Amino acid sequence: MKDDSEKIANVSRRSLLSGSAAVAGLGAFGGTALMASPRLARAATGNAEVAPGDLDEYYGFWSGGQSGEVRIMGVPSMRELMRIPVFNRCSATGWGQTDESVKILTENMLPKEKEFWKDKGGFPLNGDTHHPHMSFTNGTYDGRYIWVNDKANTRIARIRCDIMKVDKIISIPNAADIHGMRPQKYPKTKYIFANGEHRVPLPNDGTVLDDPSKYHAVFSAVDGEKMKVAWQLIVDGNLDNVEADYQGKYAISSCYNSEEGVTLAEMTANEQDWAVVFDIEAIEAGVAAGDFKTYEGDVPVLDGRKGSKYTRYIPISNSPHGVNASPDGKYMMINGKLSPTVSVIDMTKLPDVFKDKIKPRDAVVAEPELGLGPLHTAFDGRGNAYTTLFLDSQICKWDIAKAIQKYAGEDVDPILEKLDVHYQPGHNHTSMGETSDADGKWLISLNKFSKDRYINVGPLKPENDQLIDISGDKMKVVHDGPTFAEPHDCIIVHRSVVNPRQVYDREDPMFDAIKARAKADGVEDLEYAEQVIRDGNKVRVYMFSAAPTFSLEKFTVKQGDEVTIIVTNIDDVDDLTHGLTISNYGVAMEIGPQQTASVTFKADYPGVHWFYCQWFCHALHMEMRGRMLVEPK
Ligand code: K7E
Ligand code: CUA
Repeated sequence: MKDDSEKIANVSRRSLLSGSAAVAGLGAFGGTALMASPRLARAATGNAEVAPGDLDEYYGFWSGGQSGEVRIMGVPSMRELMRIPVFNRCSATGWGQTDESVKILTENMLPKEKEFWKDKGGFPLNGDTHHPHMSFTNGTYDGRYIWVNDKANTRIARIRCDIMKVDKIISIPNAADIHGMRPQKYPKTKYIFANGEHRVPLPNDGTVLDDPSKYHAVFSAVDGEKMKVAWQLIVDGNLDNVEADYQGKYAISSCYNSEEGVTLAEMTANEQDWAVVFDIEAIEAGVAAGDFKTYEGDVPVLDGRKGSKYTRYIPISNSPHGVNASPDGKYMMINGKLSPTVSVIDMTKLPDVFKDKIKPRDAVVAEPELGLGPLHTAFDGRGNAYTTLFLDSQICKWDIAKAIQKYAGEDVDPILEKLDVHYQPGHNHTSMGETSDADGKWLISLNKFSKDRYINVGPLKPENDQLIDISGDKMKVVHDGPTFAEPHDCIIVHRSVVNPRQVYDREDPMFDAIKARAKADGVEDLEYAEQVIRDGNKVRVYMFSAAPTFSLEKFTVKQGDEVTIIVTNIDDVDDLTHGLTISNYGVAMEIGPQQTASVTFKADYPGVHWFYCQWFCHALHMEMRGRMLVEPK
């Protein structure tokens, strides 16, 4: 880590010099000096600028909201490095079309979903990702996986960080619309906690319709390794955001609809909503003792409503939203949203709350009034908290210890600073800030409105993600980064934690199914394959690619055949991705170095169809093509 910071310090000194020189040069052209000024401003703040060719110190993992994807950003440069298709159909990589991705997208669907989607393409092509979170070991990131929710279709996906691709997607039974989602932090991520936000009947099969008193919200714990729902709880109210503690004992969810209403007026009627605390050990004991019912999918569903031994309900003012654990593990912040406050829960008091020695509300040890619309809170590891104020368009920096003193009656002001952001921030996130290694260098404010920050691109504007330097006493906005719909949340992970491969491993289990298929077809080695196997009206075309050729110049199939093309990219140089596009067949896929990828389609168009490589790979990339000859019936 030290080497990195030194390097970055050196880099920034260099950029500062070249930045000034550039501005001086441009000065000669009069008005253009104005254009150069943002660059100078950026350089002057210190180490925010990452010069061309220099590398970022952090990976940022951004959710893509209703685009359904996850994005990899460089921090602090704010350069978008990669997009990981998750729940969306991706034209560039073939995600949602290749045999491998379709298997991942469909293998863990619920029976009722399979039935619903069977004449609609087999699975949904949209998603709404809000909360990407990495696997933890002992309170900090371990670089293995990232999980992300799909609010739109009640799913959770897992991304393998060694190849930055999704390897599992599961549908969550019984619950409706997964919103809040967090992995356990300690000792090692076992469960992924997932909030079913909306209340629905259980089972939701049409027997109960317009009778909201019979609806339920369902909390799920997913085994993150097996990607299976371990258990669920019915709760009162609804479930918005969730956070795990640093002890491996509790999860806490916010509820903005204790009224259990279905209209806006109903949902916001009460002065008090709550945060619900889940006692993980007690729930596991309840599962072992058989204290549950089952509905869909044979998942144990326990009763966690008021009065249950598995939960406690802590009253919190008016519609709380974000839930954030402080990196020292001591506190849980419940962000007020419609209340101008953040309620600070002392985690050491929870055992007494469960033993009914103190009232749930007595676990609240501070409730600073910060401003209008507090949504989410981030931490610097130095005892300060940074809360987004949606309505005020500000980040409020406050001192946690002082907030506790003030609540105890002392005459202190916990608010240290308010910084304008542009505009209407939702989530914010600090570097390593949701781990015990919070390092207090960078804060991202994910702003929902960009308004006038960029040249006009039409009625649909980008979001505006602002990078804030929090290393000093004062916060400094150092960068605006426009983003497409709609990163709700992100994490900022030191690059020493993340170590992706340069090329695929031929022994990767993701190729097992295709290897078995090939073997059954008598194709011994995918890396030298150039066979066409006919199996009734199914045809399997095996080939390999090596820049700038495919091993087959042509192959012939019959109109109406079900054709599977299996391509192995035998190039083992980093960044040498090939692709396979079949013209007028809507087929396109990525084949990374040392990867095998396959795609299946019906050969309904007779005639000559060129296939070509669509990833620019070689000086003779245009020549990297061949013919599929489709004989008419
Ligand atoms: Cu605040 Cu979905 Cu995390 Cu958006 S949620 S902001
Ligand atoms: Cu291979 Cu372009």
